[in-house]
Amino acid sequence: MRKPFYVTAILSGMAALLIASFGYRPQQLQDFNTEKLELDSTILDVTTIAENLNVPWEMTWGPDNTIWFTDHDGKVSKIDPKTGQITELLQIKDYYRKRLGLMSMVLHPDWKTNPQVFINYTHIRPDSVIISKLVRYTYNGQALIDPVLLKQIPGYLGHNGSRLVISRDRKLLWATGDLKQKETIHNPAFANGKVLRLNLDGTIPNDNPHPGSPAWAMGFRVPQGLAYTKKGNLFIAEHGDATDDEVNRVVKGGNYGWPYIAGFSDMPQEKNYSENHKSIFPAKAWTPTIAPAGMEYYDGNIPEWKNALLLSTLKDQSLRVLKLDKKQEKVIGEDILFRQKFGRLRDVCVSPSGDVYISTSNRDWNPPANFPVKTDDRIIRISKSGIIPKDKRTAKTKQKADKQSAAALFASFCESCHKADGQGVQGSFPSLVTSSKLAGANNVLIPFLLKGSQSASGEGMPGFGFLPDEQLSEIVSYARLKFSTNINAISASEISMLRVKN
Ligand SMILES: [Ca+2]
Ligand SMILES: [Ca+2]
Repeated sequence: MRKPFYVTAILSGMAALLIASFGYRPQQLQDFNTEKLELDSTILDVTTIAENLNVPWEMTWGPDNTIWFTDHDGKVSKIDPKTGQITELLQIKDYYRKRLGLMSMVLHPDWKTNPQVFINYTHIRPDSVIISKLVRYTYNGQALIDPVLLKQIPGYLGHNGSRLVISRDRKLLWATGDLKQKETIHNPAFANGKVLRLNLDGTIPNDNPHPGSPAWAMGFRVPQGLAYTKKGNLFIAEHGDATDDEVNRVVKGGNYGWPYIAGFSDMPQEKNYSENHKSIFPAKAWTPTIAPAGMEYYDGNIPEWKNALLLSTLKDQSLRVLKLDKKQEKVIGEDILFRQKFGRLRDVCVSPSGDVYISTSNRDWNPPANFPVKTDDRIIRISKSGIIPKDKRTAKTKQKADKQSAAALFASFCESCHKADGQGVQGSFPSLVTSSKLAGANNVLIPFLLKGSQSASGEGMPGFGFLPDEQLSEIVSYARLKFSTNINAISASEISMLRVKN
């Protein structure tokens, strides 16, 4: 039934007053910029609903039909997806952001009785030690108040992870990064490189696999995606090093291999490890890497995406649709969307009606070429708006993941750090233009490339020995020609010789 005019008028008047007193600047629906996208049988509307944000790290559907989201600088807000109106709920003051001022968040599923929010963020102590905090806040109808520190674990400049979810049996699952400390990943006394499982008050459940430890599963590198399927299977998405980003199904007590195994057990030292240690291999792995971030299970009204994991990627700048089998245990297909259209994508959120929201991450520490754009960062809605008539349907050409030219190899393996212009990122990734190594002797450069290096301060470089000689030859020759004062090519046979010697 339509409301009488005066009720509408009073309500809009009240809304205007509210807006005036709190300074909100609501975006009207008609201001939103919408594009159409066709899948095989479905027409989608792709609409930017928020602009000028600062790396929205976590988005989660709220009990009031708004999207609750965190940003890089310690803020928690909610956005009404119908109007674009944003309401700030909390500014955390003691967050620490060097590269990633990370902000994972999950809402209590029993909201009516427990209007609580769990937030994970990094903090730096006065003695310069970085820690990762798990803090619970309570919502009073307007803001998040009464912080309670549930747990704190060691943190680092990067490699912190993280993502939080709450299970059906009301446990908090927390994916943590390896902190670049490989020795402790498989030790249940340490919190790094794991999925931790806690009671919602921060205590350790009695039925965890290692008594007295929050460790639930181990052997992860940098997980930023964690999601339950409808059947209650838990999936995790993590960043590999030079190879093998992974999506895994997480089970109690599982060993997921890192740092002994990257992806599948296919190298001699990996086989040696997996023969002696019960190991779980990925549901899906990617080389070249794509840098997977937030992930959600989808079972909404877009038929092409039903029973799939939706995965946002940073380096590859895409949304991946990972189709699952009936049991929701295996990944049986993959579609790639929006490649390089919106830049880096940090998180995915699914509404109860089946709309999908993605957030960009172009104002973080590692923006790709051509980003950020003026309106970054953004939250973008993807919703079903129509059906293509049966006689007009065509199988859409999928975006191909694999490219082979020297430029494409460089883009796949080198560009996310050294950048398309070879200039790198100051303080993190060295410039190839001024690199004495790239310009220097082959018998120094090639062993370095094959084995990589560890760096105490910077990122170090992973070894690229897994690439065949021909591809290494193409990449190095290309990088020299493009960026270096030494433009001499290096042949595959020379690389093969240096491989044997080193
Ligand atoms: Ca693994
Ligand atoms: Ca492997």
